[in-house]
Amino acid sequence: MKNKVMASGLACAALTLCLVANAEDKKTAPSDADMIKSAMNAAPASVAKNATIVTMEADGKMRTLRKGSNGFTCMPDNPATPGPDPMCMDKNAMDWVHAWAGHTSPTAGKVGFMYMLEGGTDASNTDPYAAKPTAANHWIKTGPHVMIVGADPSFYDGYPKSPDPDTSVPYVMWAGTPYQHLMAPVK
Ligand SMILES: [Cu+2]
Repeated sequence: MKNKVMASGLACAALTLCLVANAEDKKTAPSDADMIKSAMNAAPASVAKNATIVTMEADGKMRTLRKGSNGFTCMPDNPATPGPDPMCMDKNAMDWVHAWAGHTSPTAGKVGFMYMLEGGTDASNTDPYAAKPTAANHWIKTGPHVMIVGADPSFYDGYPKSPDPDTSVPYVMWAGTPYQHLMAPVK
């Protein structure tokens, strides 16, 4: 997987938003049905079945693959990261993701919730925009987990904020940035 990641040259960050895609990735792009299946794996079946499914296009725009009705939005695995990392989020978390992708400030007090039941891999626990690891900063692997985003800083102060966290217990990712959030394992 590492070769593929290096070769792709994608600018993808932790939350599966790929803003650039190259020809090679387009060739191997999964079908809409594959992406819907992948996205639904992020949440319990009872939540996923009524969720809206979207994918991020090469130009950074969202494309809706399926309209839902329960207020949750799911996104498929980001092929640029090692391992599956689909996610399902509520409306507030979706707004938070848009703020992160657009480098704007998340709305204060708008707390959001996300499922990542297939786990995830993030390039850095300190840099919200790291596209790949560096010598001093390896991939952060986390098993099945849920995330709390957009909470007051005092909430995050109650959890570990190590740059190299123990991902088997709840920890803060991107501590001290506007995009700090709680990663809480569920298995
Ligand atoms: Cu996560």
